[in-house]
Amino acid sequence: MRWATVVAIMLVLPIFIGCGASTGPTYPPGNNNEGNNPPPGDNNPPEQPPQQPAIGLLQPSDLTYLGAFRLPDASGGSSWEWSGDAMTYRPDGDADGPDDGFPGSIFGVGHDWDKQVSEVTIPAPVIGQGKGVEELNRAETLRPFANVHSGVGQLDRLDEMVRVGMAYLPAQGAQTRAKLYLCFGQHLQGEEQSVPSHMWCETDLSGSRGAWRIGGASIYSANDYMFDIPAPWAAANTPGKLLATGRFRDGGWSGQGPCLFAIGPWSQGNPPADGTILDALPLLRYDSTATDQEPFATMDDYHHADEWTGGSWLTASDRAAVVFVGTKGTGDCWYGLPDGTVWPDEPPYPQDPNGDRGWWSSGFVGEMLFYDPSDLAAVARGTMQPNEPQPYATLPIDDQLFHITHAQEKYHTGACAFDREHGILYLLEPLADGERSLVHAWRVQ
Ligand SMILES: [Ca+2]
Repeated sequence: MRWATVVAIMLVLPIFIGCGASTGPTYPPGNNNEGNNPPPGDNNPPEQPPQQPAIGLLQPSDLTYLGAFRLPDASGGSSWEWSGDAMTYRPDGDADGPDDGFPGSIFGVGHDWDKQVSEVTIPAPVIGQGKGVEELNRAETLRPFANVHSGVGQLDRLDEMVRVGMAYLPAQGAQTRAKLYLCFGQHLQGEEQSVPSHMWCETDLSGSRGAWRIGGASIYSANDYMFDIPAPWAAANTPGKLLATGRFRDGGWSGQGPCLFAIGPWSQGNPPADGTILDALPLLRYDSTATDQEPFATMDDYHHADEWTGGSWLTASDRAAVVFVGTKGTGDCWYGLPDGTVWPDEPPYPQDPNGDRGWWSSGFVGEMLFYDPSDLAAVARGTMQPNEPQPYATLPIDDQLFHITHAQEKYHTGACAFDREHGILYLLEPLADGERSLVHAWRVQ
């Protein structure tokens, strides 16, 4: 094992934006006198550059905290205890629910040992006095926990710290019904666990199909979060690929910052055959400590102890942002034990009675990272490298979370999901209601 001082090395590659040569007549600067009219016989006005629709950036101040709600009791084959790894929003879910401003339903992944999927209602979030959960509403189970991945491809080989991502999309291509897309990985994926990672199932949690591999992606960079790409952006930049999938794996194995690829599994079969390699377009991929050479291009202020657990492509009227949620390491970063013990390269090794060996930072902050969709568009078009985009803003969220107990707490967050029509971002906070997760909500406008 080695200890790395984390130094963010920025490769600043200038991007030259061409100034289109004017094909119209040239006027002397600052002179609009009639005496400088174009020569007789030229009645064409100067050509205007095409107007690009102005897409602004959502700022952290555009998010307003709405409160939280609790999750229901155990159901089917699992529970919401030790949960939070994946969630997605279903616009037409809970059609008989009350008209309370929070329509639709949420699919989430339950206990980490089972990784089963359940669908729940969305009660109105509440901001209580203090951080007591008793004042909060509780969701109800619409569909009990079910194992949707067992028997799909070789996904049963995954059993150590399994990671899951999940996204809902309406019917695409030749599909006749909406689908749930899922991806699976695990903390250490040796040859035996380097299995095709992606699948889909019906919204009633039947009809699982898969599994498929993400083309050109490390197994560590594609299988922990998934979310939908807004259709107009996808049409312009990633035609046929409406699904974003990625992962951040600590230690920089996935790339030193969050990873993101655009995919469209329905374009390669209905369903694609088991083992299909899905065509994937990188949108964000920093240099990996596992596969790239130094000097590394990393996310600004990167720590090997960071954890990015979820993402959503936020939109509100004419503004947008690609947001990742997670836990950012602050101060110093080292490989070893939380008390600052650096793991030596050779014996004698220190005692580790609690199994804490791993990447640590002096402190951890729950936050959202904001990326500019036009940067990801430039990556998709090849005018920017996948390791170049940087967050333009961050939103600290620990003040809203319920379960921050000490400075070195990891995993402040779980997965997130976005109700695009009503502009509501949902976030799972693990272990915030006893051993269950809580769901937090922000208005995006
Ligand atoms: Ca996940």
